[in-house]
Parts: sequence; structure tokens; C-alpha cells
Amino acid sequence: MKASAIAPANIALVKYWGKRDEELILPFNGSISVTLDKLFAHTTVEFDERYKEDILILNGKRVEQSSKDYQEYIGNFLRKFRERFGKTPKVKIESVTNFPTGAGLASSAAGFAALATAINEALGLNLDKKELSKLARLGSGSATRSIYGGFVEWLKGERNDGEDSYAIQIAPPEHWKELRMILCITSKEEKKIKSRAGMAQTVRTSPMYKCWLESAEKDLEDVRAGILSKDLELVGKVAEHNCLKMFATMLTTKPPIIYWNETSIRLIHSILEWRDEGIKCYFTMDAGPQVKVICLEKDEEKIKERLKEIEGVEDIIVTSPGDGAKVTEKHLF
Ligand code: 2P0
Repeated sequence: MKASAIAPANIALVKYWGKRDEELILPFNGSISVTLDKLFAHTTVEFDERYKEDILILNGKRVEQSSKDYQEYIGNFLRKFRERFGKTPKVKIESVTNFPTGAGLASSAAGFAALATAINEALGLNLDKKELSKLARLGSGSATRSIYGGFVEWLKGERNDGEDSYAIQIAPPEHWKELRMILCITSKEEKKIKSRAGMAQTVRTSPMYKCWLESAEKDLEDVRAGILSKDLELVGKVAEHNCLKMFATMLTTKPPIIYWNETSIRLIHSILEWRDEGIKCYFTMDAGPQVKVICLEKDEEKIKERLKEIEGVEDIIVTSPGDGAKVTEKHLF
């Protein structure tokens, strides 16, 4: 009852921000993302009677069951998993990521997509991708989308039991392989407010939240169409506006949530200036200070060179659309 999986991070073009059900992790609005080809979580699970308790080791460090992080994420997920699929022996989970966690780079998306995929294999559950995406969703909303490669939509669903809230693939990675998402790392520190708490606070207190929901369907429609017709301008403009609308809701919560740092702002201004010069580039950001530049392969080098010049940029990672979660024979223990 041991298996391993590798799953990618994803970056949303139309964001998920706000839950209609916190237990089942059901969103108020649908979202669309690109699965990345360079950021991964690699996870091994083993269910065995010899373990006296569930064990989690994240990037080489034991996460104690008594910690808030454990209880809110893994503990909660394992409880929901066992309620749904029945009692199992205790499990040892070891996971490593090849990028900083908790800094707005979709580590929970990659982590829970890898965990769901590894559990499915270890226990021989034979879940198809749709069911796997629902299982990953019970761990973290954005993980729903990392099951698939390429361009992915998480359908919000209408039902209270969440059975119609899962991911579908809009197009495989090969459909638009020239698309680039350049990740500009402006800080590797863990953020102070996790997405989970941030979005709950937003739903509760931001007067802008209802505006956010009003335009979600239109943004989804435009980005879906833009992906299918490979229209960078349409996808870029709508993604950028969608991101800024999400930040408008964050900034207007009580107390305010401000994920940006000075380098984030510097990058935003630069990208807007470069666009005025005629370079086709757009930005998006998530619950953290990193800025992601959306562009095409032909402009990648030019933009990368300019990004290197910006004060405060610690690292630049160029990503393309990549594959979804998959089982691997390589075990971590
Ligand atoms: C997204 N984010 O669509 C949005 C944009 C952050 C900003 O999904 O509570 O870690 O585990 O469901 O998935 C981050 O939220 O939150 C996220 P939970 P999650 O990518």
C-alpha cells in the first residue's frame, strides 16, 4: 500500500477566490488555469498498520500533528478522505517541492494533487481524473486543477454535496505550447495570511466581493475563448483585469490584506510600460508578492533580460504549459 506521484503547480488566469462551502471546498466562482511544466511536488504515501499515527514530512521536516498547519490542511483532508472512502491504516506521507512553499506559487495545488494521485494508486481506488480532481479538491481548491495538464477549468458546480465541482481540460499543453508564464520571485518568505484565511475574510468583510462575482462568468467565457483561439491579447487583458479585481476585494477586507511588496509594484509598472512600447506582455499575481508575466515564446528572451534589471527580483523561472499529475515509480522512502 505504497505509491508515489508527481504533480505540477498551476497559475490561474481567472482566479478562485472565496468558498461557498468551507468543509467541502466549494468555490463561489469557476476558475481557469495553466498547468506549469517546471514546478512540482513529489509525494510518497504508505498506508501500514505499523504506523501508530499519521506522519507528514514536508521538504525533509516533520510537521507535527499538533500544529495548526497540519490540522487545517493534511489532518482535515485525511479525515474527509476516510469519511468518504472508509477507514484505512495510518499513513506516512513524505513530500518535496522544487520551489518555495507558502509564497504564492501554488504549493498546496501541487501538493494535494500529488497526494490524491498517490493515495489513489496506493489503495487501488481506480478513480478516474474527474473523481481524482474532486478528491484533490478536498485538500485544497486549486489542487482540483493540477490533476490535468495544459489549460484547465474548475467548474464551480451548483450542488451542495460538491459532486458537480471538478476540473475539466479545456486544451492539452501542446495546443498552445508557445505560451509562457514567467515567474518573478520577489520574496521566498512564507506569507503571513494563507489563501484559506484570506479568502474567508474577504467573503465575510469586503464590500467588493459581490462585484467580483458579477463579472466572473464573463471572464471565464473570454479566457476560454482566448485559449481556444490562442489569442494572447484577449487572454492577457482579461487575466490581468481579473487579477486586479481579486486584489480589489483583498485590499478592501477588514483588516486589509496586502500581498504586494515594493518589487511587485515596480514589476507591474514596468510591464505596463513595456506594453505601451508594443511588447505583448501581461501580468497576473496570486496570494503572494510574486509577479507572473504572461507572454509568447518569441518575446521570452527580451522580457527576461528586462526583468533581470529590475531591483528586488530574486529569481526568474520561465514556464510553459505542462502535463498533469501522474504516478511515478520513484519513492521518497
Ligand atoms: C487561484 N488562489 O485560483 C487563486 C488565486 C490564490 C489566488 O487558489 O483554501 O490554496 O486550500 O482551497 O487553493 C489559493 O488558494 O486555497 C488559490 P484552499 P488555495 O489559484
